[in-house]
Amino acid sequence: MKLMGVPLSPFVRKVAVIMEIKGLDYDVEPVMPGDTSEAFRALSPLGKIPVFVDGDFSLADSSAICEYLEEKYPGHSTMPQGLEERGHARFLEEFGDSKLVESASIIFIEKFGNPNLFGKEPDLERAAQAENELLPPFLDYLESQVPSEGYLFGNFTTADISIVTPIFNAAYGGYEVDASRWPRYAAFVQRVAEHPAVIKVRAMEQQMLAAR
Ligand SMILES: N[C@@H](CCC(=O)N[C@@H](CS)C(=O)NCC(=O)O)C(=O)O
Repeated sequence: MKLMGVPLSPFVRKVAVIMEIKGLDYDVEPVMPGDTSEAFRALSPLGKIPVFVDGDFSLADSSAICEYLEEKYPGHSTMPQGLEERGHARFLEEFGDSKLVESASIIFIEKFGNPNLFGKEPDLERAAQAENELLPPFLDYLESQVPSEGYLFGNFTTADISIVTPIFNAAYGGYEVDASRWPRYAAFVQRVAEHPAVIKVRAMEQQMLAAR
């Protein structure tokens, strides 16, 4: 099994965490977002990472990959069992993958990516707007969703990592969830960060970053 991408991407990190929880044996092939090679584009029609390859089969989308992994390897389940909970977990996954990523990525790109990876000037005003205006309504919602202890649905699920992985990116830009404003969510982010699979993937991410 192969995971193409870099775990610095919130979506690649999400899939890697699920693969770790399921105890799967996989290699990471570093591919940067926007790779234009014909071989990559054949596997990723939208040109996005992650791409997952399992023998002759491949998939390019983190949610599709996590769903495939859950169905193929249900042993260490990463979805809740009840119908309504599964529906809600999918919604929270989408919440993390869409608006939360969009806002958190601005902080990551402007304060970390542009100065450190892309050789560009950071737009600090844009980062401040993301932090002060774009993110707060999404964090208000998450504050109402996360439990005061444990994970969203008991066992760790794809939804748990999905609603936190964008914050790990914002943290590269020095962002921290304000625990006085969002105490439950700030504690939840910390809890997810302490999960052994998350620790392992983030260590791999650091190694790949140091080696670039
Ligand atoms: N819906 C996709 C989104 C993946 C995504 O947007 N990946 C970014 C990197 S974080 C990317 O490859 N962007 C390159 C591009 O859009 O050209 C998923 O869940 O996998």
